[in-house]
Amino acid sequence: MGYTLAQKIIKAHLLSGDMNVIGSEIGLKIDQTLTQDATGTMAYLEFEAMGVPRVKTERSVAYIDHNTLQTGFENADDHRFIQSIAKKHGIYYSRPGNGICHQVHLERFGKPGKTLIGSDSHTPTGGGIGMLAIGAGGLDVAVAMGGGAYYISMPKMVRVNLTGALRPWVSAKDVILEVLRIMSVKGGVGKIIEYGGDGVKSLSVPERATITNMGAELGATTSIFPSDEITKSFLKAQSREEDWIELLPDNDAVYDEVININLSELVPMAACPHSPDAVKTIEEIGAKKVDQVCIGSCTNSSYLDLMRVAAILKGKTVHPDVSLSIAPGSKQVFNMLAQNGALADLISAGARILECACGPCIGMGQSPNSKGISLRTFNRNFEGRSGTADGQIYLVSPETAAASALAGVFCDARTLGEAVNIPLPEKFLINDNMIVPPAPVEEMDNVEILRGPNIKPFPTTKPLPDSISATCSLKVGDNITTDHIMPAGAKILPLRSNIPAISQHCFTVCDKEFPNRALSLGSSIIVGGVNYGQGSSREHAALAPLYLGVKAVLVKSFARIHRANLINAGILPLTFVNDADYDEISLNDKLELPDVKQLLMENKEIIIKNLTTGKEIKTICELSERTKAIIIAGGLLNYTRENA
Ligand code: MIC
Ligand code: SF4
Repeated sequence: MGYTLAQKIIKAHLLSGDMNVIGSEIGLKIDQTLTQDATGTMAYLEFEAMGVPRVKTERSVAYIDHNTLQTGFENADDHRFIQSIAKKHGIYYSRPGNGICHQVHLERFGKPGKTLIGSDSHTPTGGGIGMLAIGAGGLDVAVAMGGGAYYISMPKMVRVNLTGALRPWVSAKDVILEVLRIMSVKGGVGKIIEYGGDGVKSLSVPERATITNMGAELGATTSIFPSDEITKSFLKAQSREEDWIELLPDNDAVYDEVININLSELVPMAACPHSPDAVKTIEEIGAKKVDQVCIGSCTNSSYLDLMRVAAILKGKTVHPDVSLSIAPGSKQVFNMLAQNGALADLISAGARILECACGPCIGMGQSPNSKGISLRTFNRNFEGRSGTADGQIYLVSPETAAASALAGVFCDARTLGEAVNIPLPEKFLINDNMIVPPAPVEEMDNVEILRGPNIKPFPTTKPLPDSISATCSLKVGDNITTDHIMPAGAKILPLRSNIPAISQHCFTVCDKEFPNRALSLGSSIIVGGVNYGQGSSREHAALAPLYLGVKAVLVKSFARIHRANLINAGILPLTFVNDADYDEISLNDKLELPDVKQLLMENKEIIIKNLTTGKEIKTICELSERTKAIIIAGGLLNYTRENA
């Protein structure tokens, strides 16, 4: 029996476990890591705490791209801290202004066949170039930088068979929106999505990267495209041809699930508020009025994307009722647009040009007006994420975004007439002057770490007690995102290095009283529904509850990265044996978990006694021997120290 693409990379990097047993824990050797600044300070504090002098990976890169709006000293201090840490410990540093981590990594560092983990959920962007690229919590990235394995549950393999070719004005974004429509935001949990079939040949690397990037919204472990001649020409254009290897699945590879998509049948689509899987065609939505259009983010800010936008806007003016902002994905893209004149076309049309960074995608500016309808080429449209609580965010392709910015209403770009054909450049503009290499080994001891006053230590954790007494401090429903648990945006993001301060915002989107209630209860449990913790990799969604005294989270099902972050923080991830028992716990109920440690060690069901109602609730905590030991030690940092 042959191997799938992902299985080939897994096999070549397997350090522990049995890759033939789906769902069992496997340990992988990690070749490359990336961090961004919003998760980076914590990741580097954790790396420091592990006491490893220099990273042991082939390449580790620290990007500054999220917290670039400097309305106080905090973000700039964090940038300096990360720069000094990077210099000392052997990490390349991508300066603010150089671009969004995933876009820059694809251009300058990604290599087919290698493993990459990143402290950002959209790390699977690297799958567009044939890497096994996975989003992880900061602590897992810190461990990998220190040479430790990265652990995942062996995923199922899904093959998405692409046939045909996209018709004019239909875009890579429409492909992933179609996959989201078919699979939903939880359809990818425990799976790797592999793209194959003849249709793959018609997609360039940046287009493939749009598709793998937004595979994060499926909840998938990662997504991957083969490394073929198209990959080779991209790497050649980046002057990195030597990084290319061919990587294809075996002809007799076996997949657990197959999805067929005929690219020629796709039409322009949008994900409607407030979920990336609420997909409709632009035609179905109709000529609805548009207030704002934002083009950019790690999903759709490549040279090809922005050249198409520039071609649509050239010689026209943005509709008077629409605010259009554009953020190129990298300095390379920005510079090329500047040199070939396309930037002038964007500016002339009335676009508000932003720096190459995440910006509006994470609520760092450009929040829409009240109830404003905003069309964005981004990947997430969770409620409130834009910074406007009642903002109505639609996720669309760059083509749909540009056409709608001109029309002032949703516009199917197919009405624009003859398609624009933008070929991949033969040579991208290469200038890595904003990537700072680390200090040579002999100088690293002289590098001083620059720590600002906003950087507070990692919260301390305690080993798991024999029994837990706690109160239900919050009860929430299905599909809770990490943006609910730990909101972002321009006001809260600067507190990422200060857990006590950021904790005051934990879950306030759902319940303003939660932080104070949890703190005053001292020991509490959160109850939730299915797909709890979907979305980002931010470990703050575990560290803030930890700081507030949350001992366990009891839900119907978890999203992958968030569950791993809870375990790393020493918080018990429990699931209901019977989902109907969700109704047996209410806010403020007094709960008891007698002999929890013993039951956990024996892999037995954990019974929660609801002292308020007298009911008993059966739960399970499925853990490997390793994750069990982490929970018992009170988190991954304690565990790593104990096992060092
Ligand atoms: C996101 O898109 O939600 C983020 C902001 O990039 C996060 C990381 C973070 O919260 O810092 C992610 O995707 O992991
Ligand atoms: Fe940045 Fe948005 Fe991409 Fe997250 S999804 S990395 S915030 S651009």
